[in-house]
Amino acid sequence: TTLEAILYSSLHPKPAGLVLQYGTAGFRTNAKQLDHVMFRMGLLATLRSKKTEATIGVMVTASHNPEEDNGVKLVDPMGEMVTPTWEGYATQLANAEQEDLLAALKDVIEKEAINMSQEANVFVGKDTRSSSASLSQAVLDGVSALGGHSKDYGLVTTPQLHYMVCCQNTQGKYGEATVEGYYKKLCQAFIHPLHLGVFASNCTDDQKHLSVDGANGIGALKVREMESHLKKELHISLFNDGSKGKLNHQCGADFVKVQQNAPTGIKINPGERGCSFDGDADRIVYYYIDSEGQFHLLDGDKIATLISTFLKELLTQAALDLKIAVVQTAYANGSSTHYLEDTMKVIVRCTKTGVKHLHHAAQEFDIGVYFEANGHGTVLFSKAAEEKIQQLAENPGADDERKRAALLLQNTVNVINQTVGDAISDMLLIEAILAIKGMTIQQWDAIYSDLPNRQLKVKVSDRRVIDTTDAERRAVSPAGLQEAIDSLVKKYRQARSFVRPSGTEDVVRVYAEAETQESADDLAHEVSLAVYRLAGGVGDEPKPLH
Ligand code: G16
Repeated sequence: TTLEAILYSSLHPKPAGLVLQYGTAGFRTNAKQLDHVMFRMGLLATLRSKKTEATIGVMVTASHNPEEDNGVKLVDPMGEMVTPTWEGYATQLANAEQEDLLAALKDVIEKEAINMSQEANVFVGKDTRSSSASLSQAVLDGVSALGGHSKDYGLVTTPQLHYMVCCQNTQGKYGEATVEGYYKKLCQAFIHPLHLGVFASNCTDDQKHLSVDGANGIGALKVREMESHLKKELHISLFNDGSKGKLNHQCGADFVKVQQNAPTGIKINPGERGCSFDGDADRIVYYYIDSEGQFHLLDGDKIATLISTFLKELLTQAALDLKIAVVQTAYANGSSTHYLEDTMKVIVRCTKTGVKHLHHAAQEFDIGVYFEANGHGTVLFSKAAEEKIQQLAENPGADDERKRAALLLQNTVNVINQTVGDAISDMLLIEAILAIKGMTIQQWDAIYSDLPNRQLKVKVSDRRVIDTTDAERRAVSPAGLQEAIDSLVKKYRQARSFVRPSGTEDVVRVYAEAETQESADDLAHEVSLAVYRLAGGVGDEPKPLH
């Protein structure tokens, strides 16, 4: 069958000389360059399935990138991102010239001692990009070339595909491996607190209303599909549903977070809650506009704070001794880290960008809440934590307060997609927390105040010249860059800045925060200039923001 695979692959030839890297979340580039990559990821997923004797997932999406791009994310048996050694194999396979593909495949088979007679199963999903249909077909071709079985879920969000893989490999213990099963599980867990009578009495119809920006992508379709399961307990007004606008264009979670502005195409009254998904619905950010027209963003850091506060209160009420931690990245607003450590007294960890890193760090605790500032995150419960919660919830002798808390913890376990960050699941958890606490978005926003910040991008000829350390907070190359950043940071109060090469776009990202917006903007611009000068900037020099 290996030989067959190679023959078949002449249908999906690699352009000679093209080199791509498995980045922050898989391969990502212009869709025209990806046909051979998809076919080969079908081959690789089949090998991974044989190796793990489990179902593997392949998601065709470029998430927050522009419509013209596409990409692929590989999903491991428990629904997590594929393990780093296999990311390496993915890069080797994707870059092998046509005549070397057989040798590259054999290399993986040998190194991993794969039994080629083992059965293989691969789940495939895709986003709404116009290129996704043929690219997911290339993945399916790759699977069948190596004799694997595949199931094509068609249009699904990335976290839905992760969920399906986990359900399949846990023999249904995590849920049913269907989109319907997913809606049922999540929505029941969302509505259950209502039956317990714990939605706050001030939870009026106004409070039940939420505006959702679907980024003109898959998330919009799936919110529509889910709506009937919500039994009118959440009234969603859907904007940017893909019927007119372009995917991620002037809308979606990434646009809102980076521009610190509302998406186009949304209508929300002053004080009302809105939220934005990204192109594959694995990120979410919230916001509102106050009576003076001022925009207020509640990003991943605010979400992590809301969720961890809620869980900590429940643990106290339940008198359960479980260790809770929040995992962030260098992008986390300094105020959020201070608040979590100093006021809430929870453990905070910082990892490199990429949910795979946060997920890993969160697994070390009984309850690990992880969120990137961009809104990508979830909550992980250890097996032991889930068992303790369940025992208490089912203990007839427990007093009412403890039991109620345990039941709410149980609902949280069920509403959250523990496999990966999930905009739909996060949205339901956030909405439930606000309803239970009778909290407005303004009250949530007031938990702490963000330091003003700015994110910029710089184009350089080769972004790999930038190397970082200390969870990306310091640059070790090119020479002189970190020293330049350090001296710029010293000019401003409460300032912090770092740079890192993006793993999803061909740019260097610059982050700066400071006491005032003007300082944050100036610092971000000055650091961009340092990157431009020391790391081989291309095009025009970055211009000041003011
Ligand atoms: C992906 C990753 C995220 C990461 C983001 C930006 O998001 O899954 O963990 O924060 O890219 O990464 P970078 O700064 O390296 O470009 P998504 O939603 O685009 O898949």
